[in-house]
Amino acid sequence: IGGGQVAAIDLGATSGRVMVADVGPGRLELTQVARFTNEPVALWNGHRPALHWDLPGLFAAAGAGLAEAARRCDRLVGVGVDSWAVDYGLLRGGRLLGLPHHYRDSRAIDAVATVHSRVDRRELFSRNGLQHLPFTTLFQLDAERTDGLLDVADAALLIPDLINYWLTGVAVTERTNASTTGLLRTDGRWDTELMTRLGLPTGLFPGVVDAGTTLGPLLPGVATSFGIDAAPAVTTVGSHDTASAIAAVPMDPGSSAYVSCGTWGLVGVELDGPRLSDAAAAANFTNEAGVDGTVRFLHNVMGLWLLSETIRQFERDGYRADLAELLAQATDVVPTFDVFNTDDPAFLAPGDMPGRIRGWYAERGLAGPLTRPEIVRAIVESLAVAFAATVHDASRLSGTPVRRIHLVGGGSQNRLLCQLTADRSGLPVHAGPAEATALGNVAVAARAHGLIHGDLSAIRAMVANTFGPQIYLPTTTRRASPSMSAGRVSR
Ligand code: LRH
Repeated sequence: IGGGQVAAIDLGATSGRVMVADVGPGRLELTQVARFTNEPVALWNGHRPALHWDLPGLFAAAGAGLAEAARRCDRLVGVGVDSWAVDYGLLRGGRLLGLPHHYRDSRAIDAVATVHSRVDRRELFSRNGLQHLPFTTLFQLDAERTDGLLDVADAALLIPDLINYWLTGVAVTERTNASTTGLLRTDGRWDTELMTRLGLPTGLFPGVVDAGTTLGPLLPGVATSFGIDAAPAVTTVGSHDTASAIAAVPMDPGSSAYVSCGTWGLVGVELDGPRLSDAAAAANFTNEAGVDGTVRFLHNVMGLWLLSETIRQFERDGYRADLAELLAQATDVVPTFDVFNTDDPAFLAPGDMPGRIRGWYAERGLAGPLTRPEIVRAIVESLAVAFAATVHDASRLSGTPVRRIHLVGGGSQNRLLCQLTADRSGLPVHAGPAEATALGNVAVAARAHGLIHGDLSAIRAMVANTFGPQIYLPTTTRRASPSMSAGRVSR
């Protein structure tokens, strides 16, 4: 009674899934109904193979998943979409102008210098509050400008907004993801002055709406093409996956830090307002918009990308890599090598990751990991050191007395990573839920449909009641030393 179901379309950089939540007073049960791989495609562009997302493929797989969700539910009232941030599709007259680029594509490399020659890094930070990442939307758009694409495009839609548009015909920009474009001021409005100074059209992105805005039902033709009879309404959620994940971290924001660990490790604290100090700029911290007007004050740590890209290379080398086995072997390694700087931009692009890691040590005349288990250990240990140092930075820069780290996302299932993060930070690590992003997505949609009520603390209490954490206590005092955090070069 009073219950119903909502679906989440959650697109990650390596896989997408459709989840269903059965929600009623005090009840939230999450079931996965579809999972599909997200395989970027390299397409020759006249100069080089450029890396794109297969958005039509993802849309079709998400639609099939939604149809499966509709079949399994007796009262599917809503659906929300989230994905990785910053990327977008360009459109003209509603039609997509080519496949969206992958943020790991190299096309925006020159754009960074061009943009900074017009508006320097410090001024950008004071306007948009963002850390410097070389693939932030505004750099990508500068590359489109140079290539002449902006002479043709009349709109840009971020990935979840593009899916919402294809589902409903309604074009909006959801706020949490809008905040990752670099073009939104910290007061939440589009920075048209910045767009003009950068030579970008001012009306490219549609108006900003908050998470929890119902856009309308699936277009009848779309519902029919997927085989859905009773079309659910599409509602904006924290469409930036990290915003959805943070909304579902079962934490007390006044005394906790979080690590949302998937492809990236997003490490920080939740605040009421942005921190725009010189110290925050120097530490390359970001102020991204969270659900319900919160601020995600965090830094991007390279994350499990280092591990997944390493395993891809092991497989290319003909070795049948089993992650669980490799992690077990890595746990037994007694490291004879120091950690490496996971923030090094050299690790951003796809390709031979073990080679680049060995190269990082070799360039510095350091003894590095040699065997496969040693490389895995070096990655996990280096990530743990980066997580710990970033938690301490977040605490110092924001004045939050951090007493506990909540580690959510796929990385929460990596026991070695959780334990080393506890060891290196000297703080207890509460691991889970692994599906924080989907939970944050469905919670905001369920609230918009009146299935649950309350603020973020009510949502978090519900998550805490449903998903008990795995707790890792620090076993050693190997805290991240100041020299290690100072050594992170990209700051
Ligand atoms: C994580 C994430 C992160 C962004 C990056 C592009 O999936 O959304 O928050 O910085 O991808």
